[in-house]
Amino acid sequence: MQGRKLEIRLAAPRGFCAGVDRAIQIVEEALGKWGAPVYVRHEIVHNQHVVSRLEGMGAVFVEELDECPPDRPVVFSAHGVPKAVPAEAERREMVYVDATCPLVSKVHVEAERHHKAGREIVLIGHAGHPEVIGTMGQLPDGAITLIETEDDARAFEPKNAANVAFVTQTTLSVDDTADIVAILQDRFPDISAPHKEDICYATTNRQEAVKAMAEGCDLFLVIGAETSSNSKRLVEVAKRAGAKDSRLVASASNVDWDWFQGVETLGLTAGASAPEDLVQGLIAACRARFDIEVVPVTTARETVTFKLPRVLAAEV
Ligand code: 0CH
Ligand code: SF4
Repeated sequence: MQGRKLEIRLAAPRGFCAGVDRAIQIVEEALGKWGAPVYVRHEIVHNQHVVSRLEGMGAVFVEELDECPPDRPVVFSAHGVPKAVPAEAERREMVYVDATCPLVSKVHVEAERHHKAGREIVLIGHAGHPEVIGTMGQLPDGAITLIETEDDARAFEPKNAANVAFVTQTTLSVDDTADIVAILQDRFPDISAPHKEDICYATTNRQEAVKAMAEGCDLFLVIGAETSSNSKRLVEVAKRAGAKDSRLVASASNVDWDWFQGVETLGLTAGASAPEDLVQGLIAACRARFDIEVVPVTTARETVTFKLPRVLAAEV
């Protein structure tokens, strides 16, 4: 359509990461293997469009294991679960498939390793988020202290300052986390750190792409859910990196077109749990209103893939 010009800078990488791809595939394969209904504990990933599509195929989403009948399979979401959850599934003799992203499981293993070595553990993350609940639930109560802010890092008083370790949520702001880690390292020079960042490759890459393109954007839209930690971080990153305005939208139908007044350059990306068809839907909605030019901004190429759990291949 001819009309007002709009440049759309389109971030790459954006959208689904390898852990999300795997988690969704696990639910699909479980439905193929065992038929409907397959229960899923918590949204498999934080996206209503993904959840609705899987519901249409026969998945039933619940928050707790006791909402599942013992004779149907249950899948645990990509965010991870406390150890008590698989233990309870085993006690009830349920068939379960763990869709926890392998990069979240890696953090669980790290925390356990520190605990075995007698270290006091700090988890940098957001209170109440399912990944934080899952990671803290790998160890007995009190073994892990949650730190959310720089002030928390300044206030943290370990029993033994020479024997502290930290781990992080995988979907945090890279820059905010670096500031918190700097405070911890300054206070506890011997603190054990992850071998390589706990913030995952997908979170890092999506934030890097946004940083590379935000300057000069009049508006930056991030497609994702209010419950999606990694998506919300992208909105913050865009604003800090120079976008005049940045917003989270679930899909094109949630856009308020008044936001576009005076907008000549739009930044566009999607959180790790947001399907690509929502991005394309937003571009199509822009095309219907403006004379658009889509300019890809590619800062990394991703080749990570994860294998499915063996239980989906074996005869059960
Ligand atoms: O970003 P969060 O952790 O809220 O989760 P999501 O939006 O479902 O994205 C997938 C990441 C899952 C675990 O790292
Ligand atoms: Fe895994 Fe990172 Fe994706 Fe989370 S955002 S599912 S940790 S790859």
